[in-house]
Amino acid sequence: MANNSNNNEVILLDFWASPYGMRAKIALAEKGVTYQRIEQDLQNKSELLLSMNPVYKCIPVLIHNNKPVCESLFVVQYIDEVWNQNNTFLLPSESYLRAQALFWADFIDKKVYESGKRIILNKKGAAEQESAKKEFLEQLTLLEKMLGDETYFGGDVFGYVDISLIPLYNWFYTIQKSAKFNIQDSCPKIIKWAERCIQRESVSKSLTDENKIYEYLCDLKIRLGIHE
Ligand code: GS8
Repeated sequence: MANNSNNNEVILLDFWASPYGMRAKIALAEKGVTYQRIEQDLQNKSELLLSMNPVYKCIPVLIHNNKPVCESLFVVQYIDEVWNQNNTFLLPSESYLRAQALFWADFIDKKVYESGKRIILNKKGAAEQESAKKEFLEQLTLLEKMLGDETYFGGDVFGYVDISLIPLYNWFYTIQKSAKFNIQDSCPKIIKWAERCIQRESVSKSLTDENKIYEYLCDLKIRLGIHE
């Protein structure tokens, strides 16, 4: 199972509730990489984190033989390229399909995650939250159309786009509770897709308790002074 054939110290700087960290954990699990996870206190950043990601100072950071790789989507891509011994890849090798997968992962990152954040960290009142909710559902609907009747975003194969989106599913409970709506009513196929993904061990062991995420958000809002 452990296959650090590319030699071999692998460390992940992580934070338990981070959907970005979850992307890295899923990719590492998919590839069967043995690694050390070091939990970070984001209120009091470690020297290690600051030295490994001096630009953004955020997790996740994958440290492979003392060399850092930052930004979750680049981390997943790096893992895919380095641990490739079975010739199974998360990203398609065909150029067009690869460009499409990168495009949709970028859309998920820049648009869907951001709408989710606007819903839960809403500072500007009900109208702002309503508009974030509308955008979020429109974006998920677009993804639902793209998914069609496939098992995963990569067709039969679980891959890069799935890994980009599935950690947000762990936050759906919190997102829905924050804005009092139900994602399944508008996007049942996304929920079905997510339920298929969490059947995979790589996903189920990388996600966390959704109730704890909600509690974390409540504490965070108090800290940020944006609680009701
Ligand atoms: C986002 C990582 C991020 O926001 C990526 O890796 O894809 N674009 C990056 N990390 C957060 C924790 S999750 O909310 C973080 O480390 N924040 C610390 C800070 O901003 O001070």
